[in-house]
Amino acid sequence: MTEIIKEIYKVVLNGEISEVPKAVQKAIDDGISANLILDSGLIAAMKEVGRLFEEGEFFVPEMLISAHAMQGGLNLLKPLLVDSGVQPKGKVIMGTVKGDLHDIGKNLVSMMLEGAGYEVEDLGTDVSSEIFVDKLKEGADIVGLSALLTTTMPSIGTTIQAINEAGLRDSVKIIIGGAPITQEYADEIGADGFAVDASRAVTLADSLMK
Ligand code: B1M
Repeated sequence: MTEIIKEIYKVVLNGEISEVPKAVQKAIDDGISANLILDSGLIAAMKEVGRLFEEGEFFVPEMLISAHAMQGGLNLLKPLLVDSGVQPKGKVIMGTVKGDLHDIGKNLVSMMLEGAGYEVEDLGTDVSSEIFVDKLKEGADIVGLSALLTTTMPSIGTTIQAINEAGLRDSVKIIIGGAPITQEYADEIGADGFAVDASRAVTLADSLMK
C-alpha cells in the first residue's frame, strides 16, 4: 500500500477532518485511481471505525467525526468515480419518518452506505409515507427508514403499509433503525432487516443485495 493511501486511512480513522481532503487530493494528483483511494483508503478506514465501535473502543462522537472526515474525501472522489464508470452497489432512498426530526444517526447511516459504495438519496427528516412512495416509484433497491422516538415508530409501519399498497413491496428491500427499534419490531411490521448502528446497516444492505 502506498504511503498516501496509508495517510488517508490514518486521517479518516483519527477523524482529522481538514486533513482528509488534502490527502485525497494528493492521491488524485499522484495519479492513484479513485477506486483504490475509495476501497483501500476511505472505506477501509470506515470499516475499521465500525469494528472499533462494535468492540466498544470507539463511541458515537468518534464515529461521527470519522464519517464527516470521510465525507470530505468522498466529495472529491465522487466526480471521478462517475467519470471512471464505477457502478454503485445499489440505490438507497433514506429518510427519517414522519413526525421525527432526529437526523444525526440517519446521516451517519447514509454516509456509511455511501462510503461503502451505495448511491444514497437522503430525503431528510419528517418524511411522509407519500413522499417515500413517490421516490420509490422512480426506482431504488433499498429504502432506509429511521425513527428515534417511540411516538414515531408507528410511522415506519405506516410507510411500509403505503409501500405495500402502492404495489412496490416486491421491488425494494426495507431496512429500519433508530434507538427504539428492535429486531422483534422489524419482524412484526414486515421490514427486511433492522440494524442497530451504521456499520451494521452496511452489512445488512450488503447481505440484502446478494
Ligand atoms: Co431527542 N429524544 N427529542 N432530540 N434526542 C431522544 C431520542 C430521547 C431518547 C431523549 C431522552 O428523553 N432520553 C427522547 C425520546 C424518548 C422516547 O421516544 N421514548 C427524545 C425526545 C423526547 C425528543 C423531543 C420530543 C423533546 C421535546 O421536544 N420535548 C423532541 C422531538 C422532536 C421531533 O423529532 N419531533 C426531540 C428533539 C431533539 C433535538 C432536535 C434537540 C435533537 C435532534 C437533533 C438532530 O438530530 N439533528 C435531539 C437529540 C440529539 C436526542 C438524543 C439526545 C440523541 C440522538 C442522537 O443523535 N444520537 C436522544 C437521546 C439518545 O438517543 N440517547 C434523543 C446519536 C446517533 C448517532 O444515534 O440516532 O440512535 P442514533 O442512530 C444510531 C442508531 O440508532 C442507528 O445507527 C445510528 C448510528 O449508529 N440508526 C439506524 C439510526 N437510524 C437508522 C436507520 C437504519 C439503520 C440504523 O436503517 C435505515
